[in-house]
Amino acid sequence: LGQRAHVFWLYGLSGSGKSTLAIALEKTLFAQGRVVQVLDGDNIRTGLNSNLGFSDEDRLENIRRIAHVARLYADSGLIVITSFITPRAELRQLAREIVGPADFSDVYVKASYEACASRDPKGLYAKVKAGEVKQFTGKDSGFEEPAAPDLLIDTERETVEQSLQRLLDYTTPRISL
Ligand code: GGZ
Repeated sequence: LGQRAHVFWLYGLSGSGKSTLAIALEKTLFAQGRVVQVLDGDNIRTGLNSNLGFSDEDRLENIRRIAHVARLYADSGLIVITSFITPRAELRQLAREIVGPADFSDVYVKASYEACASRDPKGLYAKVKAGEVKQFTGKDSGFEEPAAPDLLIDTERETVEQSLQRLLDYTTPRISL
């Protein structure tokens, strides 16, 4: 395929900008002739993982299955970009082990709960405030800040264009033959 397979594991709070960046990165890499697969809630939680909710054990099973799917795509030579909250260090470590550390990078897409709540692109934070969502990450379900992510993208301080450029600078050497 003229590329090296790799899994870029984007994670962070709901509304942090993961999916926006995953899709922007996919488009750019695709325009370079690369073969890319994005995995996000839209194509995983609706189908393969539609039987899973947001308890700690369901999140673990969610991440476990996604990591195996990512591994399969990587085995076919694809560049994989995932976009899931992955709220705990143990889940990030599990994904890394399943994919294999040589082909895996974790990318923390950082934005505070307050920033995500004020963006609220899907109206979810308003529902949380109204008490309509249980086990919500950052509210009554935890999010562990990573100690040393492979890459940190701060979407409160950077524009989408700046973040995308930093992602490209990071990904390009890892996917080039
Ligand atoms: C967190 C929730 C919840 C709860 C629904 N907590 O921004 P979104 O809406 O479109 O994406 C979020 C998505 C989170 O699923 P993940 O598979 O990424 O989570 S994890 O990695 O922890 O397994 C959010 C929506 O689902 N959503 N309820 N209670 N996010």
